[in-house]
Amino acid sequence: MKRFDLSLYLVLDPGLCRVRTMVETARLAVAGGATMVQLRDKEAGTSGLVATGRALMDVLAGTGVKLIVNDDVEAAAAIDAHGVHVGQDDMPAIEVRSRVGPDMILGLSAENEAAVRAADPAMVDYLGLGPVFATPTKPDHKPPIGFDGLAQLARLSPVPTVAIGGLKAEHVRSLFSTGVDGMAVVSAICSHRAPDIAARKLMAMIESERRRR
Ligand code: TZP
Ligand code: MG
Repeated sequence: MKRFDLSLYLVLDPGLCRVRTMVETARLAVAGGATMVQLRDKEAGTSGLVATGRALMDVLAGTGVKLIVNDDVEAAAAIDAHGVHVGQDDMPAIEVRSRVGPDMILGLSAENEAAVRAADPAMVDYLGLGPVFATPTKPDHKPPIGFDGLAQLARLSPVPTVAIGGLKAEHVRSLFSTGVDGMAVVSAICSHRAPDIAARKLMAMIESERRRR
């Protein structure tokens, strides 16, 4: 049984980690309670991803927090990361699974009902659902699905789900009422002056929302 916690999923973007490095951002966010980290760097190339990914694995050692690498299966394997995340336009999940073996966590982005229904729980460990809102962080994002769309997709999903896209602290309550298992953020943590404080606040809200239910 793979163990991972989607509750507060930090997606690292080098364009938004300007004040400090991605590695330092992750260290602070995990100190504040982030439960999962994704390395998402479209410019780095495999060798750049491997260098950053290895430093991230060092920072996460002993924390129980999993490192997921976006898109690059080869880099994920070289880093010995805990998982890999792909989109609908990337390598198909079945092929990713055959390359990484049974033990790596495999996340897949799904933006609509057809994509959620097509997800095979024998291949995919979690779905990233969104974008919930429009966001400048990913200029080429698909149309926003809102909380209603999110609730519908979460209900249909055969695997745990994490929501993404324009999510901030003020959305925690509505977000967790949709039935998702976690909240993924880029700017809410990467662009915050203090990633540890940002993560701590988000995590406290998530936990309090869970206690209320
Ligand atoms: N996929 C869908 S929206 C998005 C990704 C990677 C970016 C989310 O960034 P932010 O800053 O949390 O809105
Ligand atoms: Mg991708």
